[in-house]
Amino acid sequence: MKNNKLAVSLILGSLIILGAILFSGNKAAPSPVGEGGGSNVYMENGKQVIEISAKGGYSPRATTAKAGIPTIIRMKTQGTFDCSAALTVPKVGFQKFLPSSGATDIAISAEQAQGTVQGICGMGMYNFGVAFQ
Ligand SMILES: [Cu+2]
Repeated sequence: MKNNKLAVSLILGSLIILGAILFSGNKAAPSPVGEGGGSNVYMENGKQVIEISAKGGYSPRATTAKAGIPTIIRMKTQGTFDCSAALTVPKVGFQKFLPSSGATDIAISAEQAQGTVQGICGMGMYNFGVAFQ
């Protein structure tokens, strides 16, 4: 049953997150990637870089970026053990398990940097979108 599977993964996910919070003690939480305002978009060596963090979903969920230039979607993980690590970006044929901590670059060509590029987790419950304008 799909709902049972979902419930189990939600419970497991919550436990893991709770465990991570308890285990990390009073260490400062990593600062979240800025929501909106394009603060997660910058240029690096002539390429547009879009940073999206994956942990219990994707943040920011919506990003606006410049169309028609070579772009990298840089997925950041930090103690990510939920299914947001199982990422698919259909438009560019990307499908990978992100490392539990690290950065994974997804290359988007200038031609692909048009319209909306969406990423979706393995179970289809989390997603993010980059609108190229
Ligand atoms: Cu999922």
